Parts: sequence; structure tokens; C-alpha cells
Amino acid sequence: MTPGPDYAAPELKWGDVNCDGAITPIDALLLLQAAAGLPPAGCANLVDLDCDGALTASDARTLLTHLIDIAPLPAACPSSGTG
Ligand SMILES: [Ca+2]
Ligand SMILES: [Ca+2]
Repeated sequence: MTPGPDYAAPELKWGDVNCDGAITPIDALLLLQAAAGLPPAGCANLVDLDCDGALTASDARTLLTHLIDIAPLPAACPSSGTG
């Protein structure tokens, strides 16, 4: 059986903490949880938005300002693998 389009993995997006292909408030929540010390979600390598090597409240703030249209997301870090 050949997998159809429905089985395709969502495209990885910078800032998409839970790898579902969309940037939503859920991603900001998961990022805050990771900053608080809980295990990071699956695509946590995509959300070190200030490229300092750690997931912190600063990254969550950057994601939230993007979600409410105050500022665009910064460019992906060179080490993120998203190009
Ligand atoms: Ca997401
Ligand atoms: Ca960071």
C-alpha cells in the first residue's frame, strides 16, 4: 500500500514546537513548559528563537509576539537544520 498525501509529515517550521505544521498558542505554551524545566516537545530544536542554545522564557516571548502580530519570527538559527 502506498501512503497518500494524508500520511505525509507536516513540513517542519521554525517555531513549531509540537511539529504539527502550524504556529499556534499551543507552541508558546509548550515552549514555556520547556523553559520551566519540563521535557521539551518533539521539535524543540526549532524553537531556540534567540539562538542562545537554551529554551527560555525569552524564546516564548518572541513566539508570543509573533502570534499576536507584533513582530515577525526571527530567522532560523544556523544550527537548527531548517536552512
Ligand atoms: Ca505547532
Ligand atoms: Ca533561546
